[in-house]
Amino acid sequence: MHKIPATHPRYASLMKREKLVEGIEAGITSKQGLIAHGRGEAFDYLLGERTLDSARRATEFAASLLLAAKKPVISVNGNVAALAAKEIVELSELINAPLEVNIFYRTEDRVMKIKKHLKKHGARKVLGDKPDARIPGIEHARAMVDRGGIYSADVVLAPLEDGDRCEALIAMGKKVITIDLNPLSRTARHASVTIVDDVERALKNLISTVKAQKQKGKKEGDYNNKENLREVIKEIVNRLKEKDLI
Ligand code: PTJ
Repeated sequence: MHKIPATHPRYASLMKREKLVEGIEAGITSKQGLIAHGRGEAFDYLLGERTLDSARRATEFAASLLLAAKKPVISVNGNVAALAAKEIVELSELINAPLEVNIFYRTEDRVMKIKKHLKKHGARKVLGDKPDARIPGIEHARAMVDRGGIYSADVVLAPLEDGDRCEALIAMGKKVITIDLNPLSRTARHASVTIVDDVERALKNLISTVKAQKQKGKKEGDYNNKENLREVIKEIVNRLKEKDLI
């Protein structure tokens, strides 16, 4: 890993790049994952690289959905495994949801490497290496799922999801929670709940929110994803105005 001084003003962002490069070297992350991350970085810059109030509202609702779910499942790809393995495993334990490796640029070697990586971080149940069902209406590899996992889940947490699959999961009657820095992406617009934030920050917040809701009881209430995405854009614009940039 390249040594980044902790005093560097862009330390957190540069460390994420290092984690992804390590993910590639370990055969966990796809090369295309670097391009996807670059797009995410650009949006994170607009957010001010911090969690917006609208993301906190989405997180509250996502936590209540996960706690109320009969069969929650967490979908993991090569970017999530490289950036937030510890957090995704902790969340899976907390809500008793299996992890399922589900990747767009699928190779069996990469599936096994991601599975091993998650196990090394303490995961007990990792599905995805023996898919035995298909999501209807999808041609690519992300259609291949586990019948006892994503296929029969009622709530799927799928960070950095693919727009097509998000729509297809919703069409199957599932609730889809996604984490995506791009509030304009097809996934962001089709999901039941979109947390517009960096995956590591979002998962840390989701973990603490689930813990708090477990203690204090769930905070149900109204939530409208399209409305919340509007709030994201407003928060971005307001911040740029405050900085006298527009
Ligand atoms: O491991 P694989 O084969 O499943 O591939 C994973 C990627 C992410 C390469 C694949 O799913 C893909 O091509 O994704 P997309 O369609 O480019 O979508 C990725 C979305 O995630 C984009 O909208 C990015 O803005 C967003 N994103 C990128 N990095 C982050 C992020 N969102 C949250 N946190 C990030 N760190």
